[in-house]
Amino acid sequence: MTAKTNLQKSNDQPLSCQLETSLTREQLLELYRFLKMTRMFDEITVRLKRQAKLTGGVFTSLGQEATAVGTAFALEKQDFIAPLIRDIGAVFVKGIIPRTIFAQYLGKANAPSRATDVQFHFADLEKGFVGPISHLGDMIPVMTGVLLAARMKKENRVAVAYIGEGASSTGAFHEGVNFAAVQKLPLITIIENNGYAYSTPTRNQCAAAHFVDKAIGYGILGLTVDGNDIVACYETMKKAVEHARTSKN
Ligand SMILES: Cc1ncc(C[n+]2csc(CCOP(=O)(O)OP(=O)(O)O)c2C)c(N)n1
Repeated sequence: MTAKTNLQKSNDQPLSCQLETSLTREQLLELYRFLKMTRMFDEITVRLKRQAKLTGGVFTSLGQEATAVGTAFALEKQDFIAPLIRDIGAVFVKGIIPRTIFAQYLGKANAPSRATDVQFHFADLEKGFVGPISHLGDMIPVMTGVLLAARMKKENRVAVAYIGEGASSTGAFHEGVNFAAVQKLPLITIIENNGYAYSTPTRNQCAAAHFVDKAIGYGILGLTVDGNDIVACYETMKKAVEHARTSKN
């Protein structure tokens, strides 16, 4: 990445908005396209659900698009993601098109899981997309397996597991992150704190002041970012990816 872009500050931008970025104007437009696509996708699925045309539950990422899109944009083609229900934007960045997900939701025979499962419960390993399973926290151990396999094959891959803050209270989360840390695997775990685990407020399920503090307990790097600031998400993720690829802890 060579070009430096300075976003122009206007009066209506929040003070926390990251203005310095290595993203080019073309890349910023691409980010906007993915944000818009994600928002439109969510709005359409909600509409289809209300018309009783969708099978299964609908979980939107309304308001969390920037986290998924900005972080996934910092990855390379060979890197893997395991998104959760709020991260459809990351799936689009990895190259899965909305039509494929709609086929899943509508239970079409030509959908990747051939109408046996819905949402984005499928994988496309060519595109680095490992589909989620329903059990919270469990994609972290799965991604450690993906990375162990990559290490054996001498492939230079980073893997990302997205989870909500509620999922970071599960046993699978602790075991998975600890195992990845001990094995020194290039795993990035993104905890998205939206204040509620479904309807349970954060204070009722975690006593830590900040979720990023959990990283210290495993001896790994912890970074924190405003998930609504897409440029900050991208720049912070760049640092995390660089660290995961090159560091030994
Ligand atoms: C092991 C496990 N326990 C419970 C559930 C049911 N469940 C699905 S989503 C959810 C809340 C998730 O909260 P959080 O991780 O904060 O994500 P968000 O609310 O932002 O979607 C629960 C309890 C589950 N899927 N897996």
